[in-house]
Amino acid sequence: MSTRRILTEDEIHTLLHSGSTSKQSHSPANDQSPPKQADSSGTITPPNPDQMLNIIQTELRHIRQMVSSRTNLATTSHGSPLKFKILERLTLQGFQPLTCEKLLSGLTLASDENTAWQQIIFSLETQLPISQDNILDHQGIVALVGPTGSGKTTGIAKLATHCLLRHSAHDIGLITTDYYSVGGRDQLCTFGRLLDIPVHRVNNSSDLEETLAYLSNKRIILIDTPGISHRDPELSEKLGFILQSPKPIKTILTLSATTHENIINEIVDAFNYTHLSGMSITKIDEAPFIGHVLSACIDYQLPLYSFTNGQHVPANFSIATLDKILNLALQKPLNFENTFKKNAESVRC
Ligand SMILES: Nc1nc2c(ncn2[C@@H]2O[C@H](COP(=O)(O)OP(=O)(O)OP(=O)(O)O)[C@@H](O)[C@H]2O)c(=O)[nH]1
Ligand SMILES: [Mg+2]
Repeated sequence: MSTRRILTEDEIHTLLHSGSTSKQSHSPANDQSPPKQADSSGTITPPNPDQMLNIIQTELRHIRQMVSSRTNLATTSHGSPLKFKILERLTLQGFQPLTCEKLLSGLTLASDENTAWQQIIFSLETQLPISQDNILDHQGIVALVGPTGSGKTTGIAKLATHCLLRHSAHDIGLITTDYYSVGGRDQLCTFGRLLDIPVHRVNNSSDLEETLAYLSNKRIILIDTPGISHRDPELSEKLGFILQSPKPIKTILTLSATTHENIINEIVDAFNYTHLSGMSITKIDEAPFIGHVLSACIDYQLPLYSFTNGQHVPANFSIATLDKILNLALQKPLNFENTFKKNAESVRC
């Protein structure tokens, strides 16, 4: 479990003038060199044009963030102890420099910290996009995409169970496209059996087209996708069926709140290949803060659909509302221990 201590004023000065947090050690997560893939003979193949574009976009974003935090944020906060305090609180909640800058820019003259903090909450309320489309009432096709182990299959099971509380089993279609892991398919099929909803296994674009035609009388069709590393050179190939589908598919990025802040933008850039409609945050119960994932929602203007805070199906699932998510975002470090203990006691699947 990682925890964050409160930064001192000097450290905040350093942060403002270095343009980043102190996590700049060279690690695989920070390594921005183009991904390479070795074939069975061990030969390294260079990245394809799609990947190169992703890498360039990510680099540009990082440069933008760096320049931004070195100039604008420093200028905005310079000489104002109150702004330092606010920046300190936002940083403690995981909010990223670019987002802090946006939020601080909404700060007008305030005499005390409480008034200033209320202004920041107001800025968050206006800048954080929350989906107006309740996914449980959505009519159409929804796919959860995201990195390996981010909670897609469990998320589909949670969604299906909550849909079942509003509609009948006949209204819901379930599809698994996870043809890479045997366990992944079986996992959804088990949930399907429990819910009495057949799970259709799809291997390629033409399978998907046929299955979607077969399920055309369903109100909502939920598609589970394979877990793919955001650095997988074949990501676009593996998720290509989404863009090739004859019917529109709403893709929601399933992102764990435990994801390292340095790679979130890279993940969003990679999965944006599927034209993301929004985001669902998972594993909030395991993370010390969620400001870093909310920063991505703000920076990419990706509406938040839902969040999960435990393994229990269907209990640990919520449709995102501003109140709920801000409460979690701003209270997280205080409530983390209790939430974790409570979830550890609940039934696991
Ligand atoms: N603590 C916690 N665990 C979760 C949450 N959501 C899912 N998990 C667990 O995370 C693990 C992975 O979840 P899956 O739903 O299999 O993730 P996935 O994205 O489908 O994984 P792949 O298909 O392998 O990419 C499982 O043990 C889940 O029970 C959550 O909100 N909190
Ligand atoms: Mg899965």
